Amino acid sequence: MDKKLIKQLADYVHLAEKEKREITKITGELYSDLSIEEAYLVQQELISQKIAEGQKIVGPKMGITSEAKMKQMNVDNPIYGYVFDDMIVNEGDAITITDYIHPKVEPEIGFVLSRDLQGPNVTAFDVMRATEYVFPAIEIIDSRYENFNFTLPDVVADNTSAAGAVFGRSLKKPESLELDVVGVTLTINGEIRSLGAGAAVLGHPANAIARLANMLSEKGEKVKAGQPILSGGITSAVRLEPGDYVYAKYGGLGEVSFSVRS
Ligand code: OOG
Ligand code: MG
Repeated sequence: MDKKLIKQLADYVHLAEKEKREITKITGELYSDLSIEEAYLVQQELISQKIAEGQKIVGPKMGITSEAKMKQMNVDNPIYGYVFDDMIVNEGDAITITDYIHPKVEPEIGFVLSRDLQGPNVTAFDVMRATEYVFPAIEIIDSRYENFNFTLPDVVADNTSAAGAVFGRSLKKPESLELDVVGVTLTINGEIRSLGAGAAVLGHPANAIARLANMLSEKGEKVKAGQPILSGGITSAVRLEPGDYVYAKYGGLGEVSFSVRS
């Protein structure tokens, strides 16, 4: 895959994100042979473009780490992308629906490490030892593809649908909780729309962070201390509508909320 094609595909998804416009998936017409490895090259180019435009990486995110997400999106392997500073929504704030294409929300457990984790062979045990805090989060995803219709390479190239993140303020020491049996409910306008437990994420959310460290090590990269990291949606994602009040409540890990204006 030559540099020109990588740039062309990164431009394609980047422009759609900027213009808040749906596009046909890359594998649909532009380049049907896109492999996962090539998709990460496109993602890398997209991320370089964002950094060149002044955006800053907040932290990495894992995606497709639960069966609920695999089933909903019809893809079957964990992937990673990056949350940027302009995507952060403060707890309690309101987002404007027209800043997005067709946003959805999903509850996730966040991690902050006190030291870097360098793969390969990082385990959940290593992650627990290196974790300074865990925190409640809601990810806002907004695939640039029509109807969230994509293959795994498509969604990797699109920075794993990253569009927003709300981090709750209740930081907890990981040893104070049993993260696999931490339950979560996602309530919108007083109605529970999805629910699950930490174990939905690869058996234990620390497994998702270990997987991230091991995937990054293939590129000579590591998971860095101090960055908030999203471990992946626990439940299927729920579409947002103007006027929504979104509230995620976790057993022992606090809560996080925001609202949606038209
Ligand atoms: C892809 C993003 C997946 C997660 O937590 O599973 C993701 C999508 O569903 O559009 O962030
Ligand atoms: Mg997610």
